[in-house]
Amino acid sequence: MTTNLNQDWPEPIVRVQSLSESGCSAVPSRYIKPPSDRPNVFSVASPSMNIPIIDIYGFALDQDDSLRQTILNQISDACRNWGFFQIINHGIRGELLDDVRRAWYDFFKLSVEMKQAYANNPKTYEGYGSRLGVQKGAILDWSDYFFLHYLPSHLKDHSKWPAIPDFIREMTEEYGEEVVKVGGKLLKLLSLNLGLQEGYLQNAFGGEEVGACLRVNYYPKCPQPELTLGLSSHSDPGGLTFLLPDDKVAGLQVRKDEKWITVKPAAHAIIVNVGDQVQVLSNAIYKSVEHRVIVNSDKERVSLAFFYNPKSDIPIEPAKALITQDRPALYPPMTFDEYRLFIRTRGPQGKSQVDALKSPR
Ligand SMILES: O=C(O)CCC(=O)C(=O)O
Repeated sequence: MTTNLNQDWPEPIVRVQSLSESGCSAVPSRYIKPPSDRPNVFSVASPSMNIPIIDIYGFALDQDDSLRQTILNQISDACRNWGFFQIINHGIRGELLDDVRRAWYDFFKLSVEMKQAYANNPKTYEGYGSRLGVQKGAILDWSDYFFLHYLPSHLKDHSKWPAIPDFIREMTEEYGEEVVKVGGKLLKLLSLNLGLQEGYLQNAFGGEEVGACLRVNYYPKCPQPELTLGLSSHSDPGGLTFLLPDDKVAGLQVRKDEKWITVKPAAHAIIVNVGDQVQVLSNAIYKSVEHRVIVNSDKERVSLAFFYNPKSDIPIEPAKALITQDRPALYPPMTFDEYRLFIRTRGPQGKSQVDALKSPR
């Protein structure tokens, strides 16, 4: 694959919000998915289905071993069988969740001209964007986004974050700090569940030097939601993702047994999903799971996807303790920097990258 992310976008950028607000009654052909990728009722699971909801409050109560074990078991089951779950009582104040989501919603409601000052390019993706991937002629998703670096600290640059609305930087900073704490806790739980030392995954992620970034997604109203997707099916390339979903509008769908489950978020829940790097480190005991976003014609939607990632330049490979004669290492070592070039170049493509990485056997 030839990759040149130093170039600019291959075509002039069109803001999906502008298309939506222009009142067009048909989705332009650039956004029309092939029939097999369109959301259709036959591929959607029963509306009563949901991803597991896990109350993790008790894990902080050191004295209650049986409660800790119950939580570990629930997380283990969710990681093995779903790759996706919601956590509640995670320690992040509900008010902060509501405020930071509202601030980002207000940012997207600014005029396109004001947001244009933050227009991004494929080199770092940082800023206001409207496409993932640089392939000319690609079919695009019905969404705009804002992408920013949170960790390592030397990549964090508040001057590249929106200055309006008031306090958006402070709120995003505080939210990031809280999610990073939750990320550290969950890596411990996952390590223990895999039978590894409590600090194994955190160390494998680079210890104190983990990476973290935020993509805030904005899905405008869409005149023909049945023809397109807000975000195409993909697994997340990084470690763990913490998603703050829209509290009023559903849209996230998770693949389970060839069907798509529409996630029903619990109040103030954070949705967690296993990324490709955890699949590699766990030697595929845990698997990243495909997900996508559907849009609708009468409501816009906002979500904050916080990616908790390994340090970008250290090799990530299956934990030695999880390699056996029956289950040899399924993946060769690769740094996250090398790995994420794929999605940055080709855009969301299901699970094709992590599947292609499997060592020949
Ligand atoms: O908007 C959502 O609910 C999901 C977003 C997502 O999957 C992503 O940003 O990678």
